[in-house]
Amino acid sequence: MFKIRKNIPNHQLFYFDTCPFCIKVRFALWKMGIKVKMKDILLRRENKAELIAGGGKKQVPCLRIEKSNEIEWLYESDAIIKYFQNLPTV
Ligand SMILES: N[C@@H](CCC(=O)N[C@@H](CS)C(=O)NCC(=O)O)C(=O)O
Repeated sequence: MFKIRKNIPNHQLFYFDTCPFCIKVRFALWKMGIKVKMKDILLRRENKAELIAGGGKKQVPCLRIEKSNEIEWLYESDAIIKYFQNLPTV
């Protein structure tokens, strides 16, 4: 089914295709009609390096949230889904 999805800027989801926790998050985002920038850590080694350097570990999914003057790295699929469910703009 085709669905128009709202782009949420300043958010990036680090993931890889076959990771079941990433699939869970991506499906939840699809159901909520949300689109964020996706960064595959297996396809591009610079994405994996960015995740480890910024977030501190290579676990996915991880959501990079860019706020006015700080960057937050949110791990754990359930926490990421909950974050989007509570986002006022959604
Ligand atoms: N409890 C975590 C589990 C995430 C997880 O185990 N991800 C795997 C990929 S499917 C991973 O990144 N493993 C590598 C690592 O933890 O360093 C969640 O729900 O997000």
